[in-house]
Amino acid sequence: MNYECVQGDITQQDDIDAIVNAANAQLKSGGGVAGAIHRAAGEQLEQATRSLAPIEPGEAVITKAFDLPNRYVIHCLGPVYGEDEPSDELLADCYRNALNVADEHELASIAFPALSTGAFGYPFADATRVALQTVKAHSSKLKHVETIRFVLFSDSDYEHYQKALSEHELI
Ligand code: AR6
Repeated sequence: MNYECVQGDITQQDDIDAIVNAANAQLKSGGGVAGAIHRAAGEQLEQATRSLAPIEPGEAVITKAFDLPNRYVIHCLGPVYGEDEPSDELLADCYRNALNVADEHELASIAFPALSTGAFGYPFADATRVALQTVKAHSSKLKHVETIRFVLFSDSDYEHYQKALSEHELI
């Protein structure tokens, strides 16, 4: 598995097959990642998600990416920290389920934002540990996915991830 980490915007990963949305249960536009993805994908995305909603914490569903430069969007509902329990298991489910959906669609590359670490309040260091432990443990089960990219919005989040990837021996 090839692990990558970049500082940037999840809607601008034009060499990636599927980007992951930090969705809400109704799969509608919103703030943060979901707002950026819906704005960039266009109105057709909300139409495409209508019949798939609502989703549960930990679940992942896939749609086309419409005006985004990717083939697909995989929508994950992360846990609201302190409300959806056990939060670490639900967050791990998001990463596992998103990877499985990508693999079932025979995709070679997927990009994740830091799920649940914005509006849903998950402490960043804890969420990073869950994300990296989960993808590391799960990667050997995947047949098609070759590249997993983590896209971090701020410089400090990016630096934290770089360090954590090397501590987990992923880069
Ligand atoms: N590209 C990459 N990362 C981003 C971007 C972007 N364009 N924008 C924000 N981030 P959040 P959540 C980072 O709040 O915590 C929405 O309103 C951000 O700095 O998008 O899972 C939905 O409608 C943070 O580290 O997702 C839901 O109701 C991370 O992405 C709810 O928020 C996740 O922040 C989901 O909350």
